Amino acid sequence: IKQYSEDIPIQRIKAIKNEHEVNGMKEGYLQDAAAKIQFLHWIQNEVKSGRTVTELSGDIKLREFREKQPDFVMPSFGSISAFGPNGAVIHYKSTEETDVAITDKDLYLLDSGGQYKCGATTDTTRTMHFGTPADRHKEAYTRVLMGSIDLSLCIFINGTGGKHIDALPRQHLWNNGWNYNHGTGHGIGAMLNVHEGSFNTRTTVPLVANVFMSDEPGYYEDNDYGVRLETVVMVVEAETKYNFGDATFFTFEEVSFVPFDPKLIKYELMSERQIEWLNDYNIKIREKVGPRIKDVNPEAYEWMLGQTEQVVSDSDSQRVVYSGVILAVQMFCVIMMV
Ligand SMILES: [Mn+2]
Repeated sequence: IKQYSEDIPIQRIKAIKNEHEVNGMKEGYLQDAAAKIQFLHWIQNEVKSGRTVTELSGDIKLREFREKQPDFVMPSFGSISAFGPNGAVIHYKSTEETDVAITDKDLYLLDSGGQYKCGATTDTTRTMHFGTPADRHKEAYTRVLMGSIDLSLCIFINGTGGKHIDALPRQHLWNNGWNYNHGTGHGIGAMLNVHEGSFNTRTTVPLVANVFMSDEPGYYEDNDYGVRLETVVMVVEAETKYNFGDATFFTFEEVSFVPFDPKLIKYELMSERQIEWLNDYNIKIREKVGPRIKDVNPEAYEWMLGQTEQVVSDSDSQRVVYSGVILAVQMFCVIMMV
């Protein structure tokens, strides 16, 4: 069936979630995050231990973690489990012919989701490196992350459509003469279609509260690597200092809570505001998803804590990650001074 219009009235009504759908979506994304964090911890361990994991065998293991979640029903689409050059193929689907082993030498891109009977369709993408990433990997990753954050942070007046704000996630790539050949955001169903119409970054249909959209910029170098970071967000009313002409202002609230890879972030490229966003996001992951994995998988919980440490600026404005060790040494110095 060919759909001739991106925007159909009934589809628009469907895409604006009611209170029960909003709650179901949020719950499903937390279950999905719990599964994905355990999977990412698992795959990193497998690769570091020298055991063989491939794009396809990894995806089977991911499903096992999802099946342990109370409301999981089935995958919401065929996972894009892509290592190295395969990550540059935007709609890649691993097959027995293309399947490769995942190693610590290149980027691993995982775009996947599930259907959850609490009423959620999930779709989240993270890109990881299990060894020492090259500078080009880090620069691409950081610029994609900066764009994703800027979209999530943006405040817009009612009447604004996704297309009007699509430059925000692209600007840090454009500044480098880069781009990505896919949309930034698509609508998403509540235990329905993973791609839902009317609201997305290709149309000017005004975004309104309770619309769910993906925030998924990327960057791809053919035959080399791909980076995509996809966080599903929900449109919410923004709190602003003033209220010009009684207009309503909106912003986004994150719904996917899966850690970014700190190893791939060049903090020196990021603004204070972007770092603040990342710190807030990391706290939310710990608070919202932490309790769901702490007892069932303490090792994955510890790994998640390591991926979500707070980043601060030191006196030379070099961003450093506050590890427990640095904190302990500083506390010791403070105690000695007293
Ligand atoms: Mn998506």
